[in-house]
Amino acid sequence: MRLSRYFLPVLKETPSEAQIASHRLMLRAGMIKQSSAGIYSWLPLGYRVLKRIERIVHEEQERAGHIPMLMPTLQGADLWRESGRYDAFGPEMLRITDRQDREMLYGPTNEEMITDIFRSHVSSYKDLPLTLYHIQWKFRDEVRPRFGVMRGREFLMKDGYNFDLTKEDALHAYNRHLVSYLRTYERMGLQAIPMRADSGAMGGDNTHEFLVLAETGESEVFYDANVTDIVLGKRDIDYDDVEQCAGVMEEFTSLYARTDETHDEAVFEKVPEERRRSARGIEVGQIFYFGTKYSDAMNAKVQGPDGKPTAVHMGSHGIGVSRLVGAIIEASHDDKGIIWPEGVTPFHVGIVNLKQGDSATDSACDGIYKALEAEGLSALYDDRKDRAGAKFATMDLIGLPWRITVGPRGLGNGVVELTSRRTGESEEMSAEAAIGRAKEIYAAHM
Ligand code: 5CA
Repeated sequence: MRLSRYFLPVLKETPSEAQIASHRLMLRAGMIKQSSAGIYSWLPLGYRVLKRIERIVHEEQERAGHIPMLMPTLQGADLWRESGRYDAFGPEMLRITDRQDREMLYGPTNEEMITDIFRSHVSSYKDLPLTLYHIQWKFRDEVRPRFGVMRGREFLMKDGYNFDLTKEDALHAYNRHLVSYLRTYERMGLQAIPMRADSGAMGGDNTHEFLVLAETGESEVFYDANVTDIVLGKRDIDYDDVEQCAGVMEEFTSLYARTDETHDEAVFEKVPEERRRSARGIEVGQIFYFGTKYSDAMNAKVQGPDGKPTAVHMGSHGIGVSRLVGAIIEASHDDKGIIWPEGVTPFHVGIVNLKQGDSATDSACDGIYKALEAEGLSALYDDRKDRAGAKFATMDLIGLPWRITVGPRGLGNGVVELTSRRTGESEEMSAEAAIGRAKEIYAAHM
């Protein structure tokens, strides 16, 4: 993309309504625009990041054997009456009446709808296990929408639902989700720690939240410092291997890590004092096992191996897709702007032409741009007639992890500059070498 033809409405001033860094930077970098409280338009740069995050979520869900689909945002009230949640959800639910006076709602989550789909089509245990998921906009009329996309009213969520014959099978689904979520967050350059939590409106008593530690996080958390040393890394996972998934679950959840809702001072005191931490965190996902809560209420039964109808065991599993954009920025920025992890960057490489209009630098930049695209790498080429300082400031603000700078002096010596946004370090090399290096770096993140 050539910046001269793009839509990147960066702001010079720091918007006064934004209280935390991610919100400020998303506004300044022209990623979002508020349309009403807690409701945002995703401008082109923000939209690209959102799509990158969605793609990682899809890839990791499909790797775990979960099946993508799409359910509507608007739902009928009747299904929610069946589960008893139409009243229980309270004022957070946006209720709408259509022209026929039918009661509708903008879905805050989809347990009822997916259970209805399941019961309409599945009648035998032979069709289990089954996990379906979608990535769809949700609406919750939060009392205090704030921090930009972090606590929105309309927000994008991945929500998945497992259907199993037994509690044991459903717990495997729970563990499988835990492992796939760990991998998902790690690919985004995030450490998200699973913590024992409260199940709230979803029900059940088996639930973990995934928290990214950050001072601006809304959740208060307590943990054993050693949990931050555990990473999934590149180990091979077989998602059908019940013991392996249970092992990872055990490894990640046996040390003390809880949100304030489940925090227990007496248990916490058993952690050696020097390892006890209390901090704040951003909740980027949550998994639940709630047994037959919805299948009982909504009569979702299958014929079991013994021929008798059995209510299916279920769980639901959510990732805050739009919230993640803010969470990643909270975890990765400096005073100049955003620093995107390679896995989610809106463009792989930024190209800065120091002397736009000079035939040598123009043609070198064009060549680099084309070569990057030919390698499957996206480039944002700042081809505007602007001062070098202004171009660098924009690149630093929008946070592309790698920048290639082309100037007449370097070209005279056959070199361009490759700069890391994270370290600020620059290295001179030929254009071919810079393209090769970018290719190598991103190969590890594809
Ligand atoms: N049905 C279950 C699992 S699919 C569910 O709705 N879980 S949830 O309520 O925990 O939401 C899942 C994730 O969505 C949360 O972990 C959080 O990351 C994100 N989320 C929840 N509320 C908001 C909000 N108001 N703004 C942005 N993200 C949100």
